[in-house]
Amino acid sequence: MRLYLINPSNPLVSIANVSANRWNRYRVWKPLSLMVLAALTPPDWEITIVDENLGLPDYHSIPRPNVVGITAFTSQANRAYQVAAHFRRLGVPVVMGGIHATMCLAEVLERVDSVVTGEAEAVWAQVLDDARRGGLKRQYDGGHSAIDRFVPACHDLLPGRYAFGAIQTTRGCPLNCSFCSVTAFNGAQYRQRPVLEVVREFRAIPEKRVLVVDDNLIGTHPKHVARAKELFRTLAAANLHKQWIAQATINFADDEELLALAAEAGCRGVFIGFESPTPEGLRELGKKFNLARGRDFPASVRRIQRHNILVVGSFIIGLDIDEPGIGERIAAAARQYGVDTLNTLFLTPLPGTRLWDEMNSERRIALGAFPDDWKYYTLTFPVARFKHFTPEGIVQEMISCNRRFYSRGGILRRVWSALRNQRHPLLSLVGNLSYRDNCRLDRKIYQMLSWIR
Ligand code: B12
Ligand code: SF4
Repeated sequence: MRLYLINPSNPLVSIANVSANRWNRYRVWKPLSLMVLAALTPPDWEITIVDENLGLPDYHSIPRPNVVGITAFTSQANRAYQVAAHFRRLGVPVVMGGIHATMCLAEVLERVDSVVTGEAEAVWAQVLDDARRGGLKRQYDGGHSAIDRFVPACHDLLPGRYAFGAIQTTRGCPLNCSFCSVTAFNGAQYRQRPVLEVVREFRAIPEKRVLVVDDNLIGTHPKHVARAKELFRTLAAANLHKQWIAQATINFADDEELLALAAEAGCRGVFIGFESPTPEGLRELGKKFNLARGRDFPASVRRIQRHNILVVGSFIIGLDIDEPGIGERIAAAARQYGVDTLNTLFLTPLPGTRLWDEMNSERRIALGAFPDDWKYYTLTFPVARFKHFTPEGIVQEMISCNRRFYSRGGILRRVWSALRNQRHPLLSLVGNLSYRDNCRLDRKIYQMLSWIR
């Protein structure tokens, strides 16, 4: 039995096609969902993982599969439907799962044979069994998997053209920020895989560099942080010589021992959501965690960097409280905080989030011709109606934010500071140039502004 697992591309996302641009190798990330599905697949299936980000295969000339499984974030949904339509025309049953299928079940059900909502661990073997017997159900619900159902991903099924491997050590987030899908999708309970299991999987990753995809690697509660410390200690003792980057909340900076252990275990960079330069903005987004009394962001960033860990700061532009000048203001805050790279994203109502419910009920979804318009839901396009900005206005704010932060002088200053402090200057240079290149590509696409209705 032949199974294709497909990660559809989105041509509007600058991470398409590794051979087109030398920086793209650092922008394509392994589709971990499909690597986990492969691990959950019984051994008598012959599995091929197709990541369209590495280049589009000629689906007409490859051997006909018995089943196709497609994953998709919302921004990949319409390409997913094109791929599904191709295989369905051939009479091959198509199963779709992942975040978009879960949040937009009715839409997806119209376009594929079967939908898996939630996490796959509890249902995937059953899906394949039903498909084998010709009895696929229209829908399966995997819900939130118990921790003992997690399996190590298959790390050897994709070609070696990725700069980073990938691993997941926890799922879920209790914080439920208004713009984020994680609590709605993975639940509020923070589930942590056993440390030894994670270290064993880390060892099996062929790449030297690894993306830890957890939404918050260290968690929010002292017992989560204690587990993170145990993980870092065990990783360091295992001496795997891996370098990894991860996402965490700002409390990462609050514990010197945690930082030292993370660095010792191979942590080279951390992605932190600062989201807004003002407390009003943080309140609007429900990012209460960043509002802790006495929080000093520049000092927190410096503490992390002192352990030779680079900080990527993420902000959201276009909040209801944002006014003209917000682009410059975000760039100034990012410089003041001292982050190594800045990632600014448009406020985007993603299906299933509180923000979606709010904006939808206020008729503020501007790009709403679905499924076609899903391709713009990359957070790098203004898809909503903003309170104080026209589409052109908010785009200008984004451009001035990035121009200010990624000016030649700005990049040189940051790379020089990384060099002086022996904080991975090469990684800092690659990160800055790669973000700058992304911004340039986005600007090209903004020129097609006529698509904003
Ligand atoms: C890693 C990651 C990335 C990587 C993606 C790497 C890759 N190729 O997959 C990168 C950095 C490239 C990325 C980019 C983006 N991301 Co992202 N990303 C994540 C993150 C943190 C983890 C995803 C992951 O690997 N999880 C581990 C795997 C094992 O879990 P999983 O994907 O959920 O898969 C399980 C189930 O969903 C299910 N399943 C999944 N697919 C399928 C398919 C079938 C057939 C079946 C049966 C089951 C199934 O089974 C799996 C096992 O249980 C999530 C947050 C999250 N917790 O999901 C955000 C997340 C998915 N990203 C998000 C967003 C918005 C984006 C971007 C649009 C914007 C951005 N700048 O972040 C871009 C889109 C790029 C594009 N291609 O269009 C949103 C998506 C919301 C939505 N409705 O689409 C999320 C949920 C974060 C959030 N804050 O809301 N992202
Ligand atoms: S943005 Fe981060 S902290 Fe907020 S709900 Fe999402 S994962 Fe949790």
